Amino acid sequence: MNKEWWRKAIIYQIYPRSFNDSNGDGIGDIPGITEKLDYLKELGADCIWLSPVYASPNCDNGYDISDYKAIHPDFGTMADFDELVKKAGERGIKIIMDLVINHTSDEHEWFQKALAGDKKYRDYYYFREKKNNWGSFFGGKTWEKVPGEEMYYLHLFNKKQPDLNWHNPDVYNEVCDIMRFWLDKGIAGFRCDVINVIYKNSLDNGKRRIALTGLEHYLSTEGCHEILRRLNKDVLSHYDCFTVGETVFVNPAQANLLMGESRKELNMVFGFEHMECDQRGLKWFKRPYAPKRLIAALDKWQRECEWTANYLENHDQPRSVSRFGDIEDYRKESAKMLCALNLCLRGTPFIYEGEEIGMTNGDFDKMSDIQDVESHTINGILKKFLIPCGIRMKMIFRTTRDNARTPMQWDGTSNAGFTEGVPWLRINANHEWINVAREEQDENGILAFYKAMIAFRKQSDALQFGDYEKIDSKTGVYAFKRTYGNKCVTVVLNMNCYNAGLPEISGKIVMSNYNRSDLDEISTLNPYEVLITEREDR
Ligand code: TEU
Ligand code: CA
Repeated sequence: MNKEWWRKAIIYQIYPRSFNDSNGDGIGDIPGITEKLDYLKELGADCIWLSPVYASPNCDNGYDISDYKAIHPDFGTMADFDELVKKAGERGIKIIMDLVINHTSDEHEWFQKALAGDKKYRDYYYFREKKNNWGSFFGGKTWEKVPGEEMYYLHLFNKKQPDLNWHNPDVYNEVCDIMRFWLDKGIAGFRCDVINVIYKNSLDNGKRRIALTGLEHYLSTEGCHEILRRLNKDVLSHYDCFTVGETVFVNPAQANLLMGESRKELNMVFGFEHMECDQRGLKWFKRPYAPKRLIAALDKWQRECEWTANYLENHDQPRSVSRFGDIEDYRKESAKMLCALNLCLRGTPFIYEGEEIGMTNGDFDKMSDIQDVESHTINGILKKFLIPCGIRMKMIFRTTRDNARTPMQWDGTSNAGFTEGVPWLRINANHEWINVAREEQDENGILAFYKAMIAFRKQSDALQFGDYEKIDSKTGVYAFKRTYGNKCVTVVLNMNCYNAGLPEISGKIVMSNYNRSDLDEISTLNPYEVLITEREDR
């Protein structure tokens, strides 16, 4: 395995709408990110993943692009973007962009020409007289009628996100041109949105499923692999860049086919198995969280995948400390434990904005607080099933993607230092005590732990490139070794909210979230305790 820069990089995901507002309109923007580059440098970020900043009617907050080569005025200008890349580069921080090519916005020029009947552009999409029975990722149907015609078009997500027809070579060439446009601007790669659903083998009806009927006709198809290999050969291989694919419903073997070194497709993928450890079928139907299920999913990918893109949070998932930690009695300890987990596993770590200060889920209390198109769609469907309002709100508030999208909490002032205007989404009231300013004063805080953990990882070949081996331990205690040559780092994480036995380990303690220094003095692990030891074998 080579030691490419993206294997050892710490990647920080920014959801531009929620990060920092520089002009008081209540919406985060690119100059607001540039203002915070020193903060990211001090944290130890090597690369920023920028969620979409392109022109968009924002039906899905930018994941519905109407012009791939233009910056949305909400976020600033192209000059602001070039300034961000330049200023970040001066601090040794790279930028990767979000590549959303399964679908465009219905307001994209291509789709507008298609709607107007232009044959060339109709073939950029799937226009058909006959619908099939496929189900949408957001719930509901996948075919929208064309006004004034017995014609429909396919959309796996919202009707304002028509799917591109990747059988069409013109579509391929358009996307190559877009990728070169941004790579020539000096970006360092792409996060590829739902990349393993872009190539539909056919539009035949699918076998009935509780959700996503039709999946078998477009999931990780050979056509998709072929396109990824060509994009790599024709575009990506000509730049010092990397790609991480968001790949839904894949297991480690399928992941290796999408990003294995010999495959020359993607460099790594985001899997979802660990994100499904607290749900029954669909994410809206929860099952009680048990650490052993999260550990089992992570351990499997560590053992079976060539390389992983490690994450516990992103702009689609509820906050990890609310989900896998304890925000009442052990928010600090559990946030630090989750930090160690994410930064000690083998693979490239991704940190989501606010995770480094232990931000929690939102404190929404009415549906009008929610902005996310997916949550409103699901609310409509649950209403049709006559689910009582109280239960519906409970289901949505704990799982909504808006939990990850509440504005970044920079300080304890009225709008959390995020904006001088009216925030586009409700700021969590707990920003008064959960915020960057307070964390920067707390040498024993979560932010300080992140900085120490990142600094330790950057000087440890074992954590950056070492092999992974799980160690037997009590239920809910995740223990593993990372070995590189004669260097061995042992990681013990009590993911339980109660004390647990310490597994057989040795070495000098290098990281602890309970200020431990001598292994011999420890017999029991405290709730959410982290113990990391280092040893050099002769
Ligand atoms: O998400 C794809 C995707 O699979 C999500 O819809 C996911 O299933 C769900 O939200 C997680 O519970 C990507 C982007 O990350 C998401 O923000 C977009 O809405 C979606 O694609 C469409 O572009
Ligand atoms: Ca703004």
